[in-house]
Amino acid sequence: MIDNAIHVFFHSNLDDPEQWHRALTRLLGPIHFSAELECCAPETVDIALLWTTPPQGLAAFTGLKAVLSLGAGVNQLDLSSLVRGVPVARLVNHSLTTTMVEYARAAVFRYHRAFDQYERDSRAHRWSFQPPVLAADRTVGVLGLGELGQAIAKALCADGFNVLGWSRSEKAIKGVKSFSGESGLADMAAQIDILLNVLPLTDATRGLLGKRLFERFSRPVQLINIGRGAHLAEHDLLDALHSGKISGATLDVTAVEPLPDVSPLWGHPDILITPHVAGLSSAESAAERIAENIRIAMNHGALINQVDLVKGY
Ligand code: NDP
Ligand code: OXD
Repeated sequence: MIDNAIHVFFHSNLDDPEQWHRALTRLLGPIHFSAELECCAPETVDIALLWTTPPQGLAAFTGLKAVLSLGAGVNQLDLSSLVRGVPVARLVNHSLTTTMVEYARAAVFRYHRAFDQYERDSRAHRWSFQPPVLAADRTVGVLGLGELGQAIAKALCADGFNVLGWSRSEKAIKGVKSFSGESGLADMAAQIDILLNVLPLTDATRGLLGKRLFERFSRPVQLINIGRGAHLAEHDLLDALHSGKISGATLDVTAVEPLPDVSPLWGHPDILITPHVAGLSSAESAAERIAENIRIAMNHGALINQVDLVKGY
């Protein structure tokens, strides 16, 4: 134990504690770093660095100065036992944003240039010409215009698509038509060819990708979900694929991850599953932002990307 050193408690089933310990030590100097609750006195922990909450909860961490999420979302954290007043921040960094934008563009272009159709045709030995459509004649709707949604909307705009976006508050983003509220969502839904979801998961957004929204589509839409699995009502998607309201879906996130072997989403000819890989950040790429927030928390400042716990994002 290093006297007076910052004490970081780490909990994640996805990230390597050793890599994080090394990266943070490089940036902050010697720190006390615990990845197992049994080997530390929780009341001495300053910072909880978490992908998910440890099974014991957070009540015993009485000296916490901040909870720092290892993800851009915080819905995977159970904060019900967190001592009142402790600030929570999510993680956004260059590597995460860049990879999210890459994934979004790849998924949109796959539909835009009919690669999904050619994949099916190739398997069936079918030579079938799909007349290309100009990007300007393809309308993409982006749900969520925050850090990631804005970067994605701007990139798709630069690619030449007609881009619409929906968020809680209206936005002024050059080239992107902004919508908000229930009626804004219905208006936007009636105009799109491709719908990309990058909302945070909150009580207000859970199940938003469902029958009610799909009914608003005026033509078959291709759906890309890189937000959270629980945004999507999976049965409604299967019904919409069956009825033709939706003509293809790319799902990076599912309600249960990994997606259970018995799920009807697997193997569906019009669904592409990727294993929650749209946005990637590593200890190497993200430690600098986390170290910055640790320094701020130790000085009781306002964290970067601090979460509004009432809004839930
Ligand atoms: P932000 O908090 O920066 O942005 C959230 C956006 O959603 C804002 O534009 C906000 O509106 C809008 N929003 C929130 N609630 C509502 C609502 N009820 N109605 C309409 N709009 C709403 O989040 P990020 O862009 O950084 O991240 C978004 C999500 O992406 C994360 O929460 C996470 O779930 C997901 N993600 C997925 C990854 C993956 O690998 N698949 C990787 C990283 C993130 P307003 O601007 O008005 O507040
Ligand atoms: C995140 C994620 O929230 O990986 O960062 O989904």
